[in-house]
Amino acid sequence: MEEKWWQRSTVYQIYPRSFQDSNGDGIGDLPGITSRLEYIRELGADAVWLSPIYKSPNDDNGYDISDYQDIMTEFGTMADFDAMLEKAHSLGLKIVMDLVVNHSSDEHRWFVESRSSRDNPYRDYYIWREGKEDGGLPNNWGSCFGGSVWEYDEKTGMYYMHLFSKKQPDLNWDNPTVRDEVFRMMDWWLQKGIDGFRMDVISLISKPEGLPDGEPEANGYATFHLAANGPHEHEYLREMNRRVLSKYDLLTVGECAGVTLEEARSYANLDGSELSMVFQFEHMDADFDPVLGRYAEQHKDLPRLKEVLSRWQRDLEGIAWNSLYWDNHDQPRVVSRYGSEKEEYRETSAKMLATCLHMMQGTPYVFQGEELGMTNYPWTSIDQINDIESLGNYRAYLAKGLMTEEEGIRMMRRRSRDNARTPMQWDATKNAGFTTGTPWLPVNPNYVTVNAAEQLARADSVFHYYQRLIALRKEMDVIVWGHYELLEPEHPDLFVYTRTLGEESLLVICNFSEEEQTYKIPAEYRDSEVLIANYDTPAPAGKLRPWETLVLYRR
Ligand code: ISL
Ligand code: CA
Repeated sequence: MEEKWWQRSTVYQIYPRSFQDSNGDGIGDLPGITSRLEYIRELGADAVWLSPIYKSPNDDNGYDISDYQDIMTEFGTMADFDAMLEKAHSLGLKIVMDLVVNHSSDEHRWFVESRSSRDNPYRDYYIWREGKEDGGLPNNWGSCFGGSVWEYDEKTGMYYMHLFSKKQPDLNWDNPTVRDEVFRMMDWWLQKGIDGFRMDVISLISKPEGLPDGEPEANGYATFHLAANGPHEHEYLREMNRRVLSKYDLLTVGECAGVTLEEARSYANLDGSELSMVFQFEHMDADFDPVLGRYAEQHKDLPRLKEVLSRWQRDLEGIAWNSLYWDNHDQPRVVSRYGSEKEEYRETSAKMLATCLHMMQGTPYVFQGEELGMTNYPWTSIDQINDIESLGNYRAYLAKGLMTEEEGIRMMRRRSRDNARTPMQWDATKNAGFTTGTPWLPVNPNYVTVNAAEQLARADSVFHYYQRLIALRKEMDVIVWGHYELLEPEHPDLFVYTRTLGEESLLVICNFSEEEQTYKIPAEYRDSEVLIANYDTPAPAGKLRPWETLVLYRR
């Protein structure tokens, strides 16, 4: 099969609000991004995924769009966008836009029309239902952000569905006019010259027939994931592909909440009939409490994590394409999650985690600041939190007596999406060089030592380590195409795997712990070249040091 450009690429994700402010209002913006594109080029990434920059009332920081063909006021103008795109292309960087079309903002003119009367031509653009006979809600699904997915609208006496906030009404994809509108809008952006789409919760667009009730969870509601992989999902994506995507050479990645491996083989099939790849969530759930889920003490369970990642490596090989990620704007920082925040180990563990992911098959995604080993924020009060998901669930859990305030804050430190959204740490000057004003979210106090300027100036920094990993993928076919095999599946602290392509092979060894581990390198790799490692002296025979990683290459 002919190689696609995105199969050897690394994507850098920007959360525009937190990347670089250019005018001192404390909010990142498009001119700010433009001014930092060289930095991304320096890292070696091939493409940038921009979280939403469209017109939005910012109930969910741009994931609630009120005009798909305009720019968010705080971020700048369409002229700023065009300048950014041109600069990116001149540097050889592709631009992948976030596409949020499972829902719009309630301030989008479609919804304003839709809610105005039962027989408005836009009524059927959204999902309206009557309450149950007994006066109950249309069904028992719970929103991702806490509470029901149904909001009663006085004006017409019916409920509309919102899988996310009530300011994010779900679009009705079963209506062909909605699909026409969305496809036309996508084409408009593609005509501008953008290089792909990251499709927000695209797995949720086809709702199941009859919207049946589900099994309630601890919070009293059935999961909104009941809407995942619905009956017309693949039909709609194939239609989108046929009518829009197939006309261009794009990177498309579907964020697929609730996706199974079986489904992914269809979404991300190498035949190109739907999308290039998907973001799956199984490995993100691997540290969740088996009963209480994500808002409970985290359980590091390395055998489980290895099982999930290895299954995706194995079962998509030759059939579909993986995306590889630890961090994004919805996840706590991976160093705080699976590595160490301790100063003596932070960088070592960040490099280990990077190696573990970047030596796998798929397209790696680096979220802003991950390449510096940025960590979670030490939140001390709920008043510091901005994220609608954190606030919604915090309130819902407290109201139900499922946790105390103190536990709630502890949970924020571990899990809040705002951990990823604190401003990018550029240098050691005030506000980490992010803004001259007051940042919209606090800057992590560790910016004085953890920042890009310091790391760019130091050869053994996390930044330069990522740079080497990204360059290796460019040079080595075995990283792109090698067959994956997991070794030591049951080991509680070591993640070891091989990649093999013809005569070439890699042995990837990762110590996911602060303890020294005993490990005997298999005989056939004893004299192999060290491709990359996070310690600059060889490990003592038969041992691995805290958070140590090394990749051995043999041919
Ligand atoms: O997985 C989550 C948190 O751990 C969810 O909150 C996750 O955000 C959700 O599955 C889908 O995320 C996407 O759609 C949301 C938006 O808030 C997220 O930022 C986005 O990535 C609604 O548009
Ligand atoms: Ca600004």
